[in-house]
Amino acid sequence: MTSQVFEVNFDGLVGPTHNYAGLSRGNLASNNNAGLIASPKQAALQGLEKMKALADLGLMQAVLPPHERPHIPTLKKLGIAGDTESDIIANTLNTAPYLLSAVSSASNMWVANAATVSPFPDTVDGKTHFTPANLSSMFHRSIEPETTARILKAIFRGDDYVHHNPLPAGSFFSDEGAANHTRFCREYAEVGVEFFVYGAHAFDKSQPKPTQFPARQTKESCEAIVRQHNLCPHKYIIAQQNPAAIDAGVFHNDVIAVGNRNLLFYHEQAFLNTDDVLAQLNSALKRDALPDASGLQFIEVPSALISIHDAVNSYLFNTQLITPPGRKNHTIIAPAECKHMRNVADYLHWLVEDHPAIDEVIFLDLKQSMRNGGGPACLRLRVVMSCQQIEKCSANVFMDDGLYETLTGWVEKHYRDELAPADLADPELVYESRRALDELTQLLNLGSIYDFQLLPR
Ligand code: SUG
Repeated sequence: MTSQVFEVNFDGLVGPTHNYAGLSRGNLASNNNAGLIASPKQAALQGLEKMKALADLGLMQAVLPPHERPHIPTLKKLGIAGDTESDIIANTLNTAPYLLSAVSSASNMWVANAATVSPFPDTVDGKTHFTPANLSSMFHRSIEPETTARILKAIFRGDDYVHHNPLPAGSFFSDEGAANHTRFCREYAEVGVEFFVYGAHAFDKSQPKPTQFPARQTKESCEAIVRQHNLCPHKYIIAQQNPAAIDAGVFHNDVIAVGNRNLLFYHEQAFLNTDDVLAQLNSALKRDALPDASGLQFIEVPSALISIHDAVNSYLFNTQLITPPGRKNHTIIAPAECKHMRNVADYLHWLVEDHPAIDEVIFLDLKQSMRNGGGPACLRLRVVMSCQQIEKCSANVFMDDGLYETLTGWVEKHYRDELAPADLADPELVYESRRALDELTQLLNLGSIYDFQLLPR
């Protein structure tokens, strides 16, 4: 008997230092909202509500813990000393104040950037492979991979999983994980086609590339992941993002395209050489399949209806496409911002009414995350797991009413209602955050994953 196989959405829980620091060049929301007062409590509760909503639809939903912030080990590595954490924060303020927001960012909530995951049906050895993203393009994110690796190892234990090191740091192998990676398949348990999208070539500088904003994923990093995950031959495609889209604020492919099972929903200007990309995807999906198997379905959104500018502002493509149990078609999980832009709302309405692949749109309020450029799809990392793998997992991370109650109570107890940029200088934040995270590792049964739990003080 084959065991049931699910695609589990692991959502990043927003950390206690969520704030608006304008750290990500090329991410328009991050830049436009810099300096606003954030609400870490609201942000975390909005994220938990999203997880609960998907679990209530009957989907397998899980949670990934936030990282420790402010990250004192990074400050120490950069030569900032002090007898206590308070001294280190004070010395940072005196000698390198620009570091404070970078080491305090709760950006690890956007777990679509945590890692690239190739699930067991797609790999030659039949194991699920993880490569934590090095996030080399942005300093505040480049400090994430070490903790990400520990968290993934704490949850995905045993012989079913292979954990690779992040690719070498630096611009040549800059890698932003699943935000630039999609998997197509007919059933989650069947071999899929893995679709990697990069922003620029690292070695061949004569190739097209964006001119205003950084390309955060290189072709060479995609190739390295394909090699180390040992993907089934002919079952992956590597394509280039349209450089003009990056320059218009599309800093990851998941801001302009999203896929699920055999459906790709994308903007007309998402890719370079679109026809070729679609043909390659289709033939890869059909290869080795039964002769009567259907290929990919495409929903292309024309610029005449929705410009790239509107796509970036609404996050229409940072939606999640899901298939709730018992349904054949897709439901779209969209940020409420899509409801507030007339052409986008009309388009979604048309999809539900007239497109056979789309049944329903559910709008969620994720404003706290959205203001930093993080929509529904940014907040989740997809991992295909069998029933046995879920049962064997010792971490208490799978969302149900009980865990939802526990985690909302934990947020209410530990999180601030407001956090302004100036509050990052408050040394109490370090201690508050550690107390919260220490308790969280117990609630989630994760063991020690944070530097403050592992390293000598
Ligand atoms: O890396 N924003 C994140 C948003 C990541 C969105 N992820 C996906 N598209 N998958 C980033 O640019 C802003 C932090 C600040 O400015 O305070 C930030 O890091």
